[in-house]
Amino acid sequence: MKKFAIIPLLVLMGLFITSTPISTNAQTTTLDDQCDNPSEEITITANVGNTFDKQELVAPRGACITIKFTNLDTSIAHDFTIDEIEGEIGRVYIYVANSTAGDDGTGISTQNVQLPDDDTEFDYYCSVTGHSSTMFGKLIVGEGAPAPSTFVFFGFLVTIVLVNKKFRK
Ligand SMILES: [Cu+2]
Repeated sequence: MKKFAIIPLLVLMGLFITSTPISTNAQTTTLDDQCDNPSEEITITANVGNTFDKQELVAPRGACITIKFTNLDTSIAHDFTIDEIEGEIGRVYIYVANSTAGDDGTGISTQNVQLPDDDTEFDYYCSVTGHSSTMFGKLIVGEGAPAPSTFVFFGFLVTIVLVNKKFRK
């Protein structure tokens, strides 16, 4: 009797496992434009084989730009995603398309983006599960984020030495 009860349970478990989506996306549609009258257009293309055509994009500070995303891979969905702006980690800032329509016109998606007034950098990636290991890059705004200063590190070391000395007295 117990043996027979196990079989439907296994079938149910199997159904649950196979119905669990393999890839999930935070977004499914391109986000709204953040500004009008863009001063320039940045193009980025997803190629077959889970790669972007560029790993670095450069844009001026404070500009309204258009991100134009094309997916040339007609068998796999891809997108262009940036998750953070000025410390607000976890918020989707830019999300363009998730389309497999190619470059026939309908496979091209755009979003107007308002860039910050400061020199900074953003990491972009494809948010389709498993793609970010090969589909990623940097959007550099202005001069980009300043490199971590060795003076800051040196200052930190000196502080530790001084504090240490004080407590030893
Ligand atoms: Cu992708």
